[in-house]
Amino acid sequence: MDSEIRETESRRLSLSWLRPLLRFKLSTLMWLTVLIGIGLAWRHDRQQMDKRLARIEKLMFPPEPWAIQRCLGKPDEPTGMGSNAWCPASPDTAPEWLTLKYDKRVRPSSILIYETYATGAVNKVTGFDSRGNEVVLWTGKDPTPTGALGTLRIAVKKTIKTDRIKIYLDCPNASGWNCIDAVALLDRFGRKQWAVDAEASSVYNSGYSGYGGGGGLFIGGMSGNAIGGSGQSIGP
Ligand SMILES: [Ca+2]
Repeated sequence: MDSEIRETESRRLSLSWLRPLLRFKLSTLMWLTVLIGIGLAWRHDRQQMDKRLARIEKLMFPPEPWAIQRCLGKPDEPTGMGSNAWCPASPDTAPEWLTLKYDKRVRPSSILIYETYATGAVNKVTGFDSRGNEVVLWTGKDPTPTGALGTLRIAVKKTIKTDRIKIYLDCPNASGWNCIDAVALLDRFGRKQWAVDAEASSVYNSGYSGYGGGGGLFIGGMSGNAIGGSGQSIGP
């Protein structure tokens, strides 16, 4: 009997060192959970605050008509003839391009390009992978009927993950001012994102006319080739 008690006591003593360790681990886990919770709440509040500030800033300091900022967010140019769209520096002088940045990196299923003023100029759309490689997602003739308003839907077949796309416009072969109101990036589940930042080859009435590749006009912090996908017009 005595030997059993001694053995139990000995076992208890041999495991006693684990108790503070377990207490330490549990308390550490609890504090880590609290800290992560505070971090996530702070991040959420910060994002909400940034959105509110952006809305206030937009109301107080609206961008110039046809500025690059006009192609960010959801479409807001219902007539196709107004200035709530990005417009290049000239109607038919040279090819133009527009690069758009999104919050989330996704595998795109399709891209919606809301064209205004003079439709039908898009001839290529590319995406940039995580290493900055430019991959052709679609190339061809823009099927959007000629007019002041139309939406080009690009079905993306190429599998890449991207948060930045580039739209090429063959302006000399699409008469008139080829403007873009907004561009949606849809993921594999059909979830839609709107551009949060953009860069363009030139801007109407701004003095910028950096045609072709190379440096364009920035509004934010933005600084391989396989042809695929299909483009179709889905109407105004
Ligand atoms: Ca717009």
